[in-house]
Amino acid sequence: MGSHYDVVVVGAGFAGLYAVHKMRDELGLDVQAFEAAGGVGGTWWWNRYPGARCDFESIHYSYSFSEEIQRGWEWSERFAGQPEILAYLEWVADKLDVRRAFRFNTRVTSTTWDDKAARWIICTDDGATCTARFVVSCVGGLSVAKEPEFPGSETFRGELYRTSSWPHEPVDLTGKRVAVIGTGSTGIQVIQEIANEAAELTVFQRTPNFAAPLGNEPVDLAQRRWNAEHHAELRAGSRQHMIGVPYDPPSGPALAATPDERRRIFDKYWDRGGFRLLVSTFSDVIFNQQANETIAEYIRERIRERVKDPATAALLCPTDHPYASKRPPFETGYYEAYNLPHVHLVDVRSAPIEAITPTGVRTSSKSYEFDVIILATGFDVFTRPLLNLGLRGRDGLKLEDRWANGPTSYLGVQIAGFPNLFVINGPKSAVALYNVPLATEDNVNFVAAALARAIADKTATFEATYEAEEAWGRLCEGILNLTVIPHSKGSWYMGENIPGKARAAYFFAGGAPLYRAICAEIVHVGYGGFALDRVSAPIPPMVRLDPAAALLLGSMLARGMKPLDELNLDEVRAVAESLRKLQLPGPAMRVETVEAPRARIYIPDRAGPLPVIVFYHGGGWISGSLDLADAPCRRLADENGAIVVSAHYRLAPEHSFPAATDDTFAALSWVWKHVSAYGGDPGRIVVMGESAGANLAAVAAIRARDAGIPLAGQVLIYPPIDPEASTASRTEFADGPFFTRAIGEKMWGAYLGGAELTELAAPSRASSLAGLAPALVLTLELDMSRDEAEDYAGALASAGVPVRLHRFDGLFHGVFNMSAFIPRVREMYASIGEFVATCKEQITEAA
Ligand code: N01
Repeated sequence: MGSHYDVVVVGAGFAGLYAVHKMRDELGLDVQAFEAAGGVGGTWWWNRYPGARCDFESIHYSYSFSEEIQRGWEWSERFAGQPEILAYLEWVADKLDVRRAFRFNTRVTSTTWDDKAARWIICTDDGATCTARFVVSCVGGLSVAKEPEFPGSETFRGELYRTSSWPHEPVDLTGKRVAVIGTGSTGIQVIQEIANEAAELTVFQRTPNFAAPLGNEPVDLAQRRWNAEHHAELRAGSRQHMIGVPYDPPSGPALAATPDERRRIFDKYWDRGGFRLLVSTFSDVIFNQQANETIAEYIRERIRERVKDPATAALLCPTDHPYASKRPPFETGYYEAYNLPHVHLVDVRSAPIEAITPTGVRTSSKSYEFDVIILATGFDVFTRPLLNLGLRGRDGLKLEDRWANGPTSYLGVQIAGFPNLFVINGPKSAVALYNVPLATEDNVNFVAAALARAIADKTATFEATYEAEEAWGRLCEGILNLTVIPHSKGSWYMGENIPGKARAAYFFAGGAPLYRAICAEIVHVGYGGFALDRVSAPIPPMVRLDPAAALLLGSMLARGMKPLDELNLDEVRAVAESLRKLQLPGPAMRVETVEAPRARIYIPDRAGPLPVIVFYHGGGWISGSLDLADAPCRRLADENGAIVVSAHYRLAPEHSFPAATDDTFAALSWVWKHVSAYGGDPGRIVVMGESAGANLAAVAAIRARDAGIPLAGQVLIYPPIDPEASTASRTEFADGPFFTRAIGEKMWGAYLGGAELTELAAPSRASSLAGLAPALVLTLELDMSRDEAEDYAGALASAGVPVRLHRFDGLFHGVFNMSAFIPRVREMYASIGEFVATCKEQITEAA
């Protein structure tokens, strides 16, 4: 059976080199690596076509794990070309002395799991076989060229090149009639590079692309020095950025800006080059089609300015897909190439290519003659490189069969049914929108830690569970569906560039900070979603997030949000007020203010007497304000046709218990007596609160019963009920998402101020809950106060109180104030609306 290794690594690109170093030199494992190419470099070994270069600046598009490597290499250009990147990877390979771990010119042909021995059997095209406890695939996502749909390549009598396997010897195009098929990132780089060299250049374009300037230039000495001095902060900034580069955050929504402001911002980042146009301009262009159209039209305008012939310019302007719904390409002089008299653009959307002929290219309308044809037709992305490893997992499961309906994976790192196989930057990883070397380092580090754990624990098998894979797939798809990406046609992003390939979410679009946070959480909870020796750990909360909630959390992380429990009182108050920016604006209406008790009264323009909602804002008794409650109260008033009284109460720690409960009950008593003067019906009062405000509402309901104030209902929106409750959700969501047990405890502590715990703070401690107003209790799946709130709902029901309990999956504590970003908050309002409409009848029935 050949030799046995701890780890077999496949591929010698960015991922493979680092993986070998990590597994061999840091973990001390016995590693054998294979590479089909004749040397190291991966993508940069194969893609030697003219003009090939990276489009993240080289100081970012390079390894960060070693200070010595970072300082030891100086880039000559902002965006290095392929020869320099290849030279860098060769230099790194020598520095790490990893070449000796590789067998080059050797392709893995089959990879079969042996369940009995708990190891992989790996066969290579040189006829050899070996076994390994773990396989780490570093084969890359864009490493297998797409087979063109048209026949005849082998009949062509001239020179035919594929960009992805370009010859090592120079190709001389001078004086030749050259065709380029394809106008993706590759085609654009080739076209602009060879336009001045070829005698005639004909570009066959099926779909025009939104190319923006790259902004390349030589790096001078001063810049090099600056880069060297600022490595650490640049890398720290990158790791916190959505796409892994320290670019400016966006200015806010494009739709909120004036046309002049938009133009100014677009110009600024157009000039600065690269991905900044996408990520540093406006926050909504990737999410909102209308916002996207503003940037799309901007790029079209710039194309029309640069291309002299209006008909050619029109052909070059994309109109059938949103900007960035396909991977954005970048250019240097691409559009000007079309102003050269010997460069021709052929639209093969209207007249498709039918064949390559012995003399050139035949479309449905015409034949063309060439000396050279260059195919830049793309890749069979993510899945094909793995399928080509001939993978068979448990019980002979073929990867082809497993992926018949599209790829599945957990984090892009493991595939259920394929134990001990780890994938770097696999399908559904974050790599497609994340600076590749950093994405790679993250994945390799994650895998190395998993291997170290498996080895330390003597774990024979380490694998993703099917359930975790499903949850991850749902999250990937849900996030992608919130973007404009599914509106592209024919993009490799969705697997649509290959005829017959499953349309699916091929990558995680939640951004690097969220991906990193999820990976960290998975490790923290003991590899949640993975099974070690078939014993699975529960899927962690962040993987179960509602996609919109996940995206919001990701953008908070990208903005450097600290855990709430690490904030001081002023900072907590500032965060609470900042939530207003996450709320949908409330409708305009008449608002009255009263001073004793302090309250705002929202009065919709309806004929009364109207039902009444007395609302208490959240904020953990230590933060929050009438301003925070303003938009929700307007919406509640409008949607329910109700008078809403938003009641102020004194905050802890300045005013600890019982100040808040006394204030809120005083407000309720006042409303009962005076609300008819505002058009409200005192017989239809619903007391309502969010978070700590819901705790106050629950207590107010008890005090109202005891004081003889009739209530029509109580709405408790994820209420904290008892600081001493010992529930599963308190443990499971102790670290969030967003709201943590530590901040909850701090808030309770500040509120109680050392006071004894009674029913006036913990309503579940009331001697009787009988006779309370009908209740609607809204809880959130991923909230530490979920179980105590649900237990309270149960206790109310047991006491004969009509109760509705509505749990919202995938949401975390605080979302009621995040309505602008989490569409499902709408469902909370709908639930409240139904309850408010019926609670009068319920109370009548109960009576
Ligand atoms: O491939 P693509 P790529 N008839 O799939 C056309 C990375 N990359 O190699 O759009 C006619 O984007 C196809 O047309 P259409 C980067 O992630 C990075 O250019 O399907 N045309 C399209 O124009 C990038 O996204 C850099 O209508 C046909 C082109 O071929 C990824 O690699 C540089 C056709 C394929 O475009 C892939 O880019 C280069 C047919 N039958 C690549 N079939 C950097 O700068 C296909 N096409 C870092």
